[in-house]
Amino acid sequence: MLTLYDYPDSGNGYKCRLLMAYLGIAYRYVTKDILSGETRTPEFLARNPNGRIPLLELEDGTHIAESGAILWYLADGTKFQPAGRLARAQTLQWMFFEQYSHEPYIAVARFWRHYLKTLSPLQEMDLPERMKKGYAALAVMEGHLATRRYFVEDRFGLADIALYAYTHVAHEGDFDLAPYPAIRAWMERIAGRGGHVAIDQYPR
Ligand SMILES: N[C@@H](CCC(=O)N[C@@H](CS)C(=O)NCC(=O)O)C(=O)O
Repeated sequence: MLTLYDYPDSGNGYKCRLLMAYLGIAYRYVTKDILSGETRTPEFLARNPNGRIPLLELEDGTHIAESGAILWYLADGTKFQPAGRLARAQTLQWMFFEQYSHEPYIAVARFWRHYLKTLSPLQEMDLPERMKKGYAALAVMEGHLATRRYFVEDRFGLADIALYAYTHVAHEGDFDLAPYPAIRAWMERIAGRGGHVAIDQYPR
């Protein structure tokens, strides 16, 4: 059986949980409390030297880190594997966009505002820029979704899962999604899909 090391509120972990739910994959769920440093212990670092969840442990003890790599691994050979060269490239395009232009701003602002609450002076200084760049990522998504139902080839897929995870909780970082009707409609479409699970639904 697969094991997912994760933290329940993590959007990066949620991406993996969401795909496993859609694929009907049973797995063991191991919570690591990122707030108390449980991903930085020697025992966890032996599994992932980068000290972060999500981390997937395969049946033979091999580990895969990075949410995008975990999604790609799980999707292989399933209906979630993008068919064709262009669809694969466009899926990766949006997954890399999520990691470089979206997650560092939207997820980090959410973490600071919703979980830390008291920010360091450096974080206070950095927050307006994070918000600005988070809104820039939302604008890119809104433009793309204005004429499409899903990110790649108008079919629900890995790019949607990767981007949904932190977008649907962006309000917890005080992002106002009211001016983004296409994003809101896309999120509703995803939440309404059969087999969908919420961020707080995981094997216990
Ligand atoms: N690029 C990574 C980011 C992973 C990440 O930032 N994980 C956070 C939680 S969402 C973490 O483990 N933080 C604990 C720490 O850094 O000690 C991914 O997509 O999986």
